[in-house]
Amino acid sequence: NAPVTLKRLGDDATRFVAKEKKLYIGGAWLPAASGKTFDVIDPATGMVFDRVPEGTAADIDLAVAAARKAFDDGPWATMTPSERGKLVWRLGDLVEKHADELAELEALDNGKPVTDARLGDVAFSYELLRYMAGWSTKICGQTIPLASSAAPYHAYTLREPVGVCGQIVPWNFSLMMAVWKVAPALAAGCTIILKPAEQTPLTALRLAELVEQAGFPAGVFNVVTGYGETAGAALAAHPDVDKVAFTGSTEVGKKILDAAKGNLKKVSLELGGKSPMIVFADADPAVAIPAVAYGIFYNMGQTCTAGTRLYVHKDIAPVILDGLKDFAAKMTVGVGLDPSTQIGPLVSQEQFERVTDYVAAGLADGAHLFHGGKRVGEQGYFLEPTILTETTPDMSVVREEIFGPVLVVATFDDDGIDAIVREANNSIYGLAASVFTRDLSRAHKVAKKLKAGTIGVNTHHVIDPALPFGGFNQSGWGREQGYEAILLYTEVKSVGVAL
Ligand code: TXE
Repeated sequence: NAPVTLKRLGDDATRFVAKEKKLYIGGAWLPAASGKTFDVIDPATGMVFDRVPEGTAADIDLAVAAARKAFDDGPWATMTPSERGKLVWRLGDLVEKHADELAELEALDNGKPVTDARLGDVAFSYELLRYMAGWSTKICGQTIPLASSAAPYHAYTLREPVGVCGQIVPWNFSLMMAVWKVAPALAAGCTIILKPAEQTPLTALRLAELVEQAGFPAGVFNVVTGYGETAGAALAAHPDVDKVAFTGSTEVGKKILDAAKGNLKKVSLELGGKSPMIVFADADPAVAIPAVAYGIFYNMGQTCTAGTRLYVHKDIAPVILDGLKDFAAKMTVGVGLDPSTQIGPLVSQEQFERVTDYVAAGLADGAHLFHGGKRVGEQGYFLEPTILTETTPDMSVVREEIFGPVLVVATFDDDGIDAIVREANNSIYGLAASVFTRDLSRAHKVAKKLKAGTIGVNTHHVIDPALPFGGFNQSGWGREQGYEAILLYTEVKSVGVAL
């Protein structure tokens, strides 16, 4: 009784799903120490289609020991930057070679449209691996002229890998979130224990096979599948881990911080968001409508940068809202593995309930259901793209991260920028924001005033391997991508040579 979705997989993905899954520790494939496994569920049907090992603290101990050994003893530690970069580049090539298979696995496991997975998640992953491979040979310190004459030193800095890194990633872009963390860490010379989300463990395990095939030394990259409260918590607290990098909810981000306190390991966090999109009266509707729709509905709204709050000037609101309704109504809702699908299921029953509870709360608070809001089909976790209008700042749908295809809309009537920017900034988050206008000067002024890590002008999701990405406020600590990511995975050492 295999779910219908499995029949849509290509041969390679089918072969991978059929394989018995193991943890990848110290270059070996092992069952969980407990011998236990847990179910992997297809969100398009709600059916179990695979099982993976349930790693716990004992497996994390083993993986940390392997990563420690690989970091301290070599051959990884003694490789030249160029040898390291070559391996990272080779991993990028392998990800590209198996792109269709990885996209299918992601579409099956997460439910997302396979076309988005191929052109978004997977393509970004190999582009990022190649971008970071290039940094391997360019990480360097500085020679620094001393400020005082107290001691006549020749002084310089060394930039060294931070060490053993625990990396905990979510389910919304499973492979891509893993690669965001893995690529700079490898380029910098760190070793890794990756803990994928329990909802979507497959692509991390497939990535481990590609790491092995690329020829990385044993222990450099380890994967432990398991639950957050057990495997994840053990990794965040482990005294022999030098840095933990986390993407997920703000609530769990705070737990990671607490867990990291024991040995004061370095922490970087990429957390939730409630990103605003501001459409001024002079915006071009032909640009703003698809960008706003894509800003919220991409990946079913399960995107940390999702433009969930729309502020639209009252003079242009009717045009924009009608356009959005039309756009949403035409989006194809279906099984992620169908190449024509634009809206797949939400990732899990739990997420479906969380999102529909928010919609119900919004309506109870007085918002107007302008479009969508209904479940699609009888199996799986499909929800129509949804637009709530007439929202006010105090509503939970405006304040809290919904993480579903739900746009909340409010209008404004002031032509100045101060009041609307204040409203847009009125959030505990600050991950992304966007502004739509044809007035260049207003665009730059608003971009400067918005409190968010990434700003789009006449576009929403701005993302590239070379562009720093991260959050203001409670959206996180640190920046991934670009050279900033290399800084996250390195330590600076100052050396003074008495002359
Ligand atoms: O996230 P969790 P969940 C937000 C979004 C969503 C909500 C809940 O609002 O509705 O979070 O999703 C691991 N110690 N985001 O519950 O729990 C867990 O196993 C260590 C936004 O799925 O934060 C998984 O690998 N690790 C976000 C990862 O943390 C722990 C993406 C993320 O899961 C742990 C995902 C613990 N105590 C959800 N508890 C974004 N910023 O993109 C859990 N984990």
